[in-house]
Amino acid sequence: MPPSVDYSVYLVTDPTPAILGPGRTVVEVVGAALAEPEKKHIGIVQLRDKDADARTMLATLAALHEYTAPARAPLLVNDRVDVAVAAMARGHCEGVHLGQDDIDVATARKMLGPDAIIGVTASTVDEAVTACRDGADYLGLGTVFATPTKTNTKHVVGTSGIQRMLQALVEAGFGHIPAVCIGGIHTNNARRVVFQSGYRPAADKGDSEGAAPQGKELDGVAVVSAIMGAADPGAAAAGLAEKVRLGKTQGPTDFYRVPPTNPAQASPAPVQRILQALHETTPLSHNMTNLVVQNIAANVALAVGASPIMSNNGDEATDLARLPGSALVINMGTATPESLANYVKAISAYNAAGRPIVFDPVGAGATDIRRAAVRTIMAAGYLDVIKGNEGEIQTVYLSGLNDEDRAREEAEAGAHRQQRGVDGSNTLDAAARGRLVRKLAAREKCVVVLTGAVDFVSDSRGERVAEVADGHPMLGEVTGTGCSLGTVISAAVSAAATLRKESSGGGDDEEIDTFTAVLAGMALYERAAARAAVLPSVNGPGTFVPAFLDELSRCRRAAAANDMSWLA
Ligand code: 3NM
Ligand code: MG
Repeated sequence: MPPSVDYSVYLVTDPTPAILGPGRTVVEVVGAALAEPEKKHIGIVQLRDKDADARTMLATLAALHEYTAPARAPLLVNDRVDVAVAAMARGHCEGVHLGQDDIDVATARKMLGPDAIIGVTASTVDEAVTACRDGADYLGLGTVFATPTKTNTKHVVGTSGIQRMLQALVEAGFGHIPAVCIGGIHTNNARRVVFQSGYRPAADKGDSEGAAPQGKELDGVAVVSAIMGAADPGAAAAGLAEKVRLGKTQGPTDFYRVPPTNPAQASPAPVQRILQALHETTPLSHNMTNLVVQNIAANVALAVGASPIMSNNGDEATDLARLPGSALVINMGTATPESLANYVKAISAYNAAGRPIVFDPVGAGATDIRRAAVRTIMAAGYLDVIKGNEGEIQTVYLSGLNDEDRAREEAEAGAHRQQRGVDGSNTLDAAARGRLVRKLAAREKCVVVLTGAVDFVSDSRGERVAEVADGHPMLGEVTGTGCSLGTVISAAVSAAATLRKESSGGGDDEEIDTFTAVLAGMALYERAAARAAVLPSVNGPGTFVPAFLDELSRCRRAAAANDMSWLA
């Protein structure tokens, strides 16, 4: 039996000077990364050198083993079973890591014996399951993100691709085989990647005896440049270990809360508390949005008690994300390459600061450019809330699937479409809309809002789905009203985050989760619209807008004063 291994941080070496930095050698950097072996931030090391000859590799393994052995971190060699045999004979190596083009696992096992650790890289569900069947001891799943360290990667799979492989492993009975992900992982994304990649089936998928369904978390992350290229490799390893631990146990950011499994439903008290906090704390709603929407979104933000900043400059996001109470809205209305680069920068900044992000995938399915933009944005970080209409939410959902799964899901959705309207447009029936928000929320582990005459909102486990049937058709006659709902949601989510932070330790913040905050923002927005639309002064969309702003402000002040009449 191979030894048991802590896969939380898996260091893969690379001799490229551009990664190592001037004057540094692989052995020196690994030595620095493993300094203070009793702290054990790195659980396993792989010598990866595509160009070295066997004799050089044996020498390097001998030198590396001086550091890995005291740290009790197994030392593996990439690709080369022949080198592994020789190095194991000398006691300088504990196994091999195989790619899909290398010697197969069964043969390698015969050559290396039962105690060798044999890992395999998998990019697809089939490769992952086959490797386990063949007796792999662990899997390296990837490529998560395109990375300059390895440019010939076969598939960039994102966190949804990793999650699909973990699910397939559970379903094939290999849930116990450790798995790490690889490709573009650094301290700034490790926490949310580990969190987002985990396969966590909804509670109602358990068996009839009520046993909890089996899920599967990543065991850790495999990195090259995050440690080999770090100025202080030991500190980088420690930082990664901490981020992986938080991703497994706490969620993507400090403000994230796992929603309760069995929530006390439909109590207006938490909604009221969130709106009060919104009123009192004036959260900053940073909108990266299109030109048409900027004015109304800013006015809506002011009316609900938030402070709007309209800035499409991604470089400014680092400072804005650090301001107390900040939240980001990304409205993909202007899908230029420049704006996309700005979104990516802003997402990193808000994730790093642990501040909430609302993503509005405007027109997501309309063009190839927008579909690609959705994939880029989804890969760029953790998004706390995704809000869109049916077509947009469906595009976001399908964008995370491989071709085969996408074709199957599209066919299934087709069966649930109902004919509606004189224009012959098709929409999903209510049950299918509920399923769609659940599936996307459970996969991305964020709150999903599907807007329509009835809005469907799923919590971030895909367990609770709320239907909101308020608002008024007049909202559809004014430009920017869908987008400004995202602004209000961002302010409410930010207010909830502040509330939780203030009351943490107080223990009474159970209900103040992102899901409830989203519902609070939607309740305020839709109630105000419904109230405004029926006022005698309102004769159409032109007179509706000022009345709507008035009602938003009035309802928010009433909620803040604990006056429930606005809900009527
Ligand atoms: N294998 P970095 S990606 C060695 O996808 C390797 O199988 C990959 O480097 C795969 O941590 C990769 O610097 C390089 O992004 C990872
Ligand atoms: Mg290989």
